[in-house]
This record gives sequence, C-alpha cells and structure tokens, in this order.
Amino acid sequence: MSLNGHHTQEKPAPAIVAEPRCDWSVDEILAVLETPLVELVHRAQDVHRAYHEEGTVQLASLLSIKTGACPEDCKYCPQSAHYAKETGLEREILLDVDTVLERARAAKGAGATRFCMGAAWREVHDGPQFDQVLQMVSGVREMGMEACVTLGMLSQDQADRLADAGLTAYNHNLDTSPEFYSEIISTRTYQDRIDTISCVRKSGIDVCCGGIIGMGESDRDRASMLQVLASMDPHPESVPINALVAVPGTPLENQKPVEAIEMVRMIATARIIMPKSRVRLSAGRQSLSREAQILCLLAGANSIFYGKKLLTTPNPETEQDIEMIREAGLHVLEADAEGR
Ligand code: SAM
Ligand code: DTB
Ligand code: SF4
Repeated sequence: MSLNGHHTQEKPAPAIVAEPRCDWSVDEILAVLETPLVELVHRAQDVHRAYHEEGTVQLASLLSIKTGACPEDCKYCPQSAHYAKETGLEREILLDVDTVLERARAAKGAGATRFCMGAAWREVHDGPQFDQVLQMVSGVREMGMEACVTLGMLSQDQADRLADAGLTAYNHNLDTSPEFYSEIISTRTYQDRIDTISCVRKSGIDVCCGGIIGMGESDRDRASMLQVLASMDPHPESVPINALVAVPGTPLENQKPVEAIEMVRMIATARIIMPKSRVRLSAGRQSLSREAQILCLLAGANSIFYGKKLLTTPNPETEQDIEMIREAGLHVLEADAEGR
C-alpha cells in the first residue's frame, strides 16, 4: 500500500547474488564435477538464472585469418606444422583486411554480435602483419561488433596496442591442467600461457580463456584446469569449453569422442564456479546431438561459435543453430544500444 492509499505494484526484491569466489580448491571443484547429474544441472540452472536473468545466447562467429604451418606442436591441432604431412592441411598467408571485414559484415548480417579471428602463430611479431590485424580489429569494432583475436603469445606492448585498436577480448586457452600439459604440448610452458593472459588483463582487454576435454585427461585434470581459471581475479569474462575435434593425421586422431554428458558436466561446473562468466559451448558440436547441445545450454552455456566452419573444421549450419536456440526457449543476444 502506498502513502496515498493506492495499491502499488510491489517490486520483487533483487536476487542476492554473491561475488564470485576465486579460492576454489581442486577437490571442491572435482566434487562439483562428480555431483549426481540432476543435482548438478539443477544447481547450475540456479546459478545461471541468478546471474544471467535474460536467457540469451551470444553468437560468436569465427574466422581463421592465417591458417596452418604453426611451429608449435599442440597434439590436438590440425594447424601444427609438425603434423602437416599427415593432415594435409594447406598453409595460407594472412588474409587481407578487406576480405576479413567482408566476412565480419556477413557474420553480422547472419546475427552474430562477436567476431573472433584466429591466427596459427606461436606468438605475435611486430611488423606489417600485426599492423594489419590491428586494422581488422578496429574495422570490426566500427561495424558495431565485439572483436576477439587469438594470435598466440604476446608482450605487454602488443596487448596495449590491441587495446588501443579497440579489441574487446583476447582468446588464449589453458587447454588442459598444469599436470597434463606436457603430455599435449612440448614447445611452450603453462607459465607462458599464464604470462600472456596477465598481459591481456593488464591492458584492460577482456580475457577469453578455457580449454579442451577429450584428450585423455582425468576428471581431476579437468577440475585442475577449472581451478586455474577460477583462481583468476576477476574470472575470465568468457570461458570456451571445447570438446576435442579428433582430426585425422594429428596425434590425438584416435581419441574416443567425448560423451555428451561429460560436456554437460564440464559446462555446469564452469557455470557454478565462475557464475558471471560467459561460458561458450565451443568446438565439438558436430558430434553432439541437438538434444545434448540443448542440455549444455540448460546447464549454463550462454554462447556458441556460430557459422558453418570453426577455424579449419566444420560447425553446424546457422539455420540449425537459430532453430535450436528457439526450441530451447532462449533468445539470441542482440547488439546493445551502442552497437556493442
Ligand atoms: N595459435 C594460437 C594459440 O594456440 O593460442 C591461437 C589459435 S589456436 C587454434 C586456439 C585454440 O583452439 C587452442 O588453444 C585450442 O584450445 C583450440 N583448438 C585447436 N584445435 C582444436 C581441436 N582439434 N579441438 C578442439 N579445440 C581445438
Ligand atoms: C576456442 O576455444 N575454440 C576455437 C577458438 N577458441 C579459437 C577454436 C576451435 C578450433 C577447432 C579446430 C579447428 O577448426 O581447427
Ligand atoms: Fe599453433 Fe595454436 Fe594450433 Fe598450437 S593450437 S599448433 S599454437 S595454432
């Protein structure tokens, strides 16, 4: 009742949402990961609704701006020069700025609000190629889209230049746990990854950091990778969870496919421990049924890679994805008033 005697619509009390914790232990996270499924998804849903009331899914379009011939030996990656003979992947030079911006415009036309550009580089080198990437970033931003790049290791100065060009986020994955890392990659260290992520954070660019499951790691490795992510303060703004795409010719070609429920568990756990982050259901959707993907959205994923190709491997058709989001009763995240 208001002072003048009229009934007024009571505003619902705002949900109490605690600040995210950065002190999760591996054991605690493992216990979450191994929670009985119904309980786990229920908990993830509660967290998801408390922190992301809107029920939207962000569509992030991905383009390989420089394909193949990478000097690193990441055992999962079709773009490593170490396995080029076996994979047969053709190397390509850096795409030109106009071609990339044309692709970004098409992605925007198809409904994407984020445009991610990936280069098969070990690290960024200053020079004309990096200058072109900076132009790509500012061009995408001028279109009113979020821009994300993944270019390998970088220095503080390079991160600052990307920030000046308007970059929204930098993707640099941990890929797996510190304990399992050397089974997968020998040409760089875990600390190299962490150092690059620190440069990105210091420059003010959002951090996009996640990993891959299905490479032969244990549940504890999965929990351990999530622990490193959740110990970042603040948490990465986006967390891509990839299921290995076992590409013929790579050392991991014979890995058995990740079970759908394992992906659901990983996503639900990421959602619970990093409540504010955008959790992206990333590579590997081609081997998940529509229902399995909907379960991932139900378990707290609120972004997908959108467009019929990831970097070098296939991804679902755009119409199929729009239909899936509609079927799940969710909405595509639209560009905001400033054009994002
Ligand atoms: N070269 C840069 C780097 O490694 O940081 C950027 C490009 S790299 C292709 C980006 C990420 O893609 C990797 O860190 C990895 O997480 C993911 N990725 C690559 N190959 C994959 C595969 N076969 N399956 C799933 N994810 C993969
Ligand atoms: C991420 O976590 N996954 C994307 C993006 N960041 C760059 C890459 C997935 C690559 C899958 C294998 C391929 O298409 O080459
Ligand atoms: Fe190179 Fe990145 Fe592939 Fe590793 S994951 S081989 S660094 S492109």
